[in-house]
Amino acid sequence: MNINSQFDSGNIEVINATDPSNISLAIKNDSNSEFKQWFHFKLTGQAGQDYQFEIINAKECSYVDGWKGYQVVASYDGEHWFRVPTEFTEQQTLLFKHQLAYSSIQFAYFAPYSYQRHQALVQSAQCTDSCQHQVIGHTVDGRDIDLLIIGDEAKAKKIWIIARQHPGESMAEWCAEGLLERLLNEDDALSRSLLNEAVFYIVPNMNVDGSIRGNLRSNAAGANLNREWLEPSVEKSPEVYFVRQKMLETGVDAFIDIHGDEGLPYIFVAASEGNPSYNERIAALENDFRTILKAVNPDFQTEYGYPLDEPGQANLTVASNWVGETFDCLSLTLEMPFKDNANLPNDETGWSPERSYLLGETLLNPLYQLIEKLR
Ligand code: GEM
Ligand code: ZN
Repeated sequence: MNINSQFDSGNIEVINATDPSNISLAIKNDSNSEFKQWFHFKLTGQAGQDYQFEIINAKECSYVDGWKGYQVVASYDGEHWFRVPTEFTEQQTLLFKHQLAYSSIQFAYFAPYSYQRHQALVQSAQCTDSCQHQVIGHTVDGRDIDLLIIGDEAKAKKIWIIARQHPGESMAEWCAEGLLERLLNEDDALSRSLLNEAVFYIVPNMNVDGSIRGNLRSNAAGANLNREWLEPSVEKSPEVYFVRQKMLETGVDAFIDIHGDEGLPYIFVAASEGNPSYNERIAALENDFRTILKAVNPDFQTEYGYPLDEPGQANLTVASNWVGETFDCLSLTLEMPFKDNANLPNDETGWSPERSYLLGETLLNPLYQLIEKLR
């Protein structure tokens, strides 16, 4: 039996793997950080053999409630990911079992989105007439910060979309892929009409170092990028520093920051109600966005979400708050579940790359319907 995680987004520590029915594992901390919850590893064993895994430090992870009702994802081919029976035990360990159908299988917290797929997405996007690829800076580990500009920069409305500030929230890049590919689809009337009025600035992965390192929330320097937007630094949070600098150059008329949430089994947005400059115009745009998205995508709901910020109490180190306050624009954090949409569960896959992708496509609907009202 062999367990390995020395690959893109790998994270596991093998405590004891002598007995297939009692394999003890532990999740490693993010780089230079106390955060941990993301895991991804590969088992190579015997087809037909039953295996039982126990993540013994689940109770020390960043979002322990995230394990309640959570099911581990698995894949034999790296393409199709399914859920396996998982128990969060009384001892607060994570226990999951599986009988191997083939010799090797991958297990992860959510379906990984590889750096190779990220690079392929960027390269294929920039091969279209409407898309320009810019490298606007470099990460802590020296990787490119990839910006895709879709449309004519002379267009009136500037729409910014960023994803995966938190690298373990890989559903965010699946979602960004769906939005981007629909936007680039020259047969899609809504996309073509939208690009008559707006230019899109898309960063499909804000944290490529953390993605490759198998981090949940941190970049290579241990920074939580979604707490760096008030005073980012080139040394500690270059990913935010350079994207924010580009935003200040282009201006922003609408912003969506795409994330995943460990605890809530729902798809929702967090808005800017706590911003000092929050006003009725922004409040109306937020409500219209929610209403339109709910109508085009029943996976989205407005009953469950984060507690509202008190007036004037927003944390301006958070991307959507800082952008909303700085540009007086519609500015949202979109959240998808690591678990499933409790309103519309899929027992085989839970929340999945495919559902994230489709949600991304439908984000264009409210942006299209609101384009005249954004400013
Ligand atoms: C959350 S977003 C923080 C709360 N935002 C608002 N507007 N209430 C974070 O960074 O903690 C996003 C996430 O981690 O998924
Ligand atoms: Zn997040």
